[in-house]
Amino acid sequence: MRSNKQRVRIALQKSGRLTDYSLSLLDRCGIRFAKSKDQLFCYGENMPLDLLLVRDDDIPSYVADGTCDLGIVGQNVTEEYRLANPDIATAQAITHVRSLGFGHCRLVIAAPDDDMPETLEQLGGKRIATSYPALLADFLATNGVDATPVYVSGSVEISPKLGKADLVCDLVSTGKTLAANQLAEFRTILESEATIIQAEPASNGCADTIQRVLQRLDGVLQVRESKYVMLHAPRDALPKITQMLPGAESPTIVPLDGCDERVAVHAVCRETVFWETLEQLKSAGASSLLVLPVEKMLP
Ligand code: PRT
Ligand code: ZN
Repeated sequence: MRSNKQRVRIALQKSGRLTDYSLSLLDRCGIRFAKSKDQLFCYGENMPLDLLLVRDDDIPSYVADGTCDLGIVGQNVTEEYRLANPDIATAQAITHVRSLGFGHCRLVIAAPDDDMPETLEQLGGKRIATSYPALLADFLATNGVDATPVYVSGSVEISPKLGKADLVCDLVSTGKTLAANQLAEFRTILESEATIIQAEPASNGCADTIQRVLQRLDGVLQVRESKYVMLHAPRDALPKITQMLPGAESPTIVPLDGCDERVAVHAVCRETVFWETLEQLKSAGASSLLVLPVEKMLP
């Protein structure tokens, strides 16, 4: 446990697939950091919030034991930690507080192209190489399959060729690695993306800063798809036109100088605005259509 509880500490992956996305997300939240000499610790310059840069596998335990207050990590890593540490009471208290929309992948069981099982029962007696033994064991137990997880820390996909296992259970995003090793997906056991995790309850004196960070994050995550739409519309077509604006809540209606029949409509659309939507709006009588990016939003 730390003594300096006024500053919030976030654990991030030091160097890997999630690092750039995580740093850029915090940057878009307006949080500036100064790196320490060892590059493991970054001091928050404009908020009482610091970063600890570590291996992704260590992030759930740092959050669970209070070394860090928040962590950005793949669900695959958090779920593996939870299942592998059922006796650690604090591990139960890690909660996913926000899904972050990057780091998408799935944990799949894959088999050699020329030896693809047809049913789960056919996995009985097989050895399955994986870096996620707890998630795999949980899946096998839930489905009553008597196969053996074989732990390997990396290059899981070559295990069948090396004779170390019959199948693999590994993360997949594009599927290219499996294909290059003459493997194909058999079953998905977990869909994953990067999330923010937090230990419950929040540590003393940190709740306000955590709340501020999460509120800024919500703003950043919301504006990703959001657009500010402006258009002119005939007054009598307003009900139809406002209905056509994707994901818009209560548009602002502004009178147009010297023109009683037409009004200006301003709305924040929280879903993608496609060209087709603009064409449909135009057919419904809209003109002077403008779609602008939204940079920041505070709900
Ligand atoms: O050093 P450290 O322990 O921090 O990093 P790491 O090597 O354990 O993790 P890293 O950086 O590879 O991945 C971090 C996180 O990114 C993972 O925990 C996942 O949540 C997420 N992620 C998203 C992925 C992938 N996509 C992914 N494709 N993690 C790994 N892969 C690997 C997979 O293991 C396989 O080897 O990429 C290969 C498959 O990719 P495709 O595109 O060929 O299917
Ligand atoms: Zn790792």
